[in-house]
Amino acid sequence: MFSERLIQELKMAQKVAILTGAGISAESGVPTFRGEEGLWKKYRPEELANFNAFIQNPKLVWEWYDYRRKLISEVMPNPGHAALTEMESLVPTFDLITQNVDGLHRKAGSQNIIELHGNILQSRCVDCGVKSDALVMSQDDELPHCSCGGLMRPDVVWYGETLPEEAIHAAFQSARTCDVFLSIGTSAVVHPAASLPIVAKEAGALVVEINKESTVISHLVDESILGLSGEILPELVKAVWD
Ligand code: BV8
Ligand code: ZN
Repeated sequence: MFSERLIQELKMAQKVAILTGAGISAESGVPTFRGEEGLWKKYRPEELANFNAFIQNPKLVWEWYDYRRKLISEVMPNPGHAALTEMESLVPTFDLITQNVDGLHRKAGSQNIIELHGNILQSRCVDCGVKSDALVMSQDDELPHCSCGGLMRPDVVWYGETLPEEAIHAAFQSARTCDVFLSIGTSAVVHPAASLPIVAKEAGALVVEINKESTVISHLVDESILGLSGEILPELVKAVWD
């Protein structure tokens, strides 16, 4: 299933960078964004995952995030997450860059995680920015507020919002300096995250995509492995390091 080049390059790699998207959590039961069962199907991004929508209808947006947070609290990492945790212990420098906000890489024991789009289990104040653990709507549907009186919002990056400066800087630094870049479970349509595999390729890394279906970058990467990350990643770790 794996090319000799990928096996050798991973064996010798001093630095591996990983980009994950919603696909890696799909086998845990977390719906992806753009798949047939995708979360966006019920709602359109412009309706919910942007600041104006939140200000216009905070209750709807909070209900959607509470629904997703509840769903995420009931799921466990899958063998794909676990394989990345194991890979991290086998590679000198291992940067796990994720677009996911579900916290499953942390739950799986990964250490060095760069969360590009925030963390759905955290909230932050619209006014003073203070962060707090996830809040749910109080029983009487009162919207969660900060002690300063500001409205709390999910601590995620919405469309049109800039990504956390430190995270995006670290992610591009990693893409530019890694020996091997794996793009896993992402449709590679959301920028700036989607440009990371291209930056890695231009910098001379071996870039390999592991995805259930081909994507807009499949023709740009060195190798595109089609299949489920929960099956492929444990096999890859075995093929390289056993
Ligand atoms: C910014 C957090 C500007 C919230 C998310 C036109 C062209 C280019 C760019 C733009 C444009 N118009 C607007 C933009 C910018 C926009 C963007 O890229 N839009 C896209 C849609 C065109 N980007 C932004 O707005 C970003 N900010 O650019 O700021 C700016 C600049 C300067 C100053 C001020 C402002 C912010 C983007 C972040 C948005 N937030 N999420 C939340 O989650 O509620 S994005 C959302 O999409 C998630 O984070 C998700 O991770 C991300 C990407 O989706 P994927 O993870 O790839 O998931 P998807 O379902 O799409 O794909 C899953 C894949 O897995 C599929 O391919 C499937 O086949 C595969 N799969 C499924 N199962 C498996 C599997 N693979 C393997 N195994 C399996 N089992
Ligand atoms: Zn506040």
